[in-house]
Amino acid sequence: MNPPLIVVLNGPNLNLLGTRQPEIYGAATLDDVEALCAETAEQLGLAIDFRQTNGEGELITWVQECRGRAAGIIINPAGYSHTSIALMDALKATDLPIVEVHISNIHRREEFRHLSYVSKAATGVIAGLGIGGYALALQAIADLVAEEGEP
Ligand code: CA2
Repeated sequence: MNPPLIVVLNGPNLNLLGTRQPEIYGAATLDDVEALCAETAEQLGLAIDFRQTNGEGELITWVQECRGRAAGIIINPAGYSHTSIALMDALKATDLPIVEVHISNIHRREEFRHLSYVSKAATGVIAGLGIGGYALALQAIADLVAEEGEP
């Protein structure tokens, strides 16, 4: 049987990871995050499709395409977390387990980062644990997918 597919989506400006603001986001690049996800997924018996886009519409299209294709979604919506009701609606429409990841602790930062519309669609949220949050999200989603498969 094919391993369950987890789609790992990254929003705007995350392609700049490792180039600026290391005091907030650390020194790792998005390629490092992808390598961590690939290694963790293999250990957990999951397949991943890892993507980044700067476009809100593209992110929403990718979420819609998860329906009937993916077993779960991990998403770092970046700045769209705090603005996009359309992204929240698309995530809710998937009926899939969703783990939202933030590298930084958005609740310790500016007030405008405290609200995430995506959190209202997410099964769970991980924030403030650096890029290790992606590995934790994969572990969590492996459990959620296994639970869904139970009779
Ligand atoms: O902590 C996170 O993962 C965030 O989702 C990152 C977003 C931010 O808007 C959210 O409030 C929290 C920013 C992603 C852009 O990251 C950069 C990294 C290095 C240089 C420039 C941007």
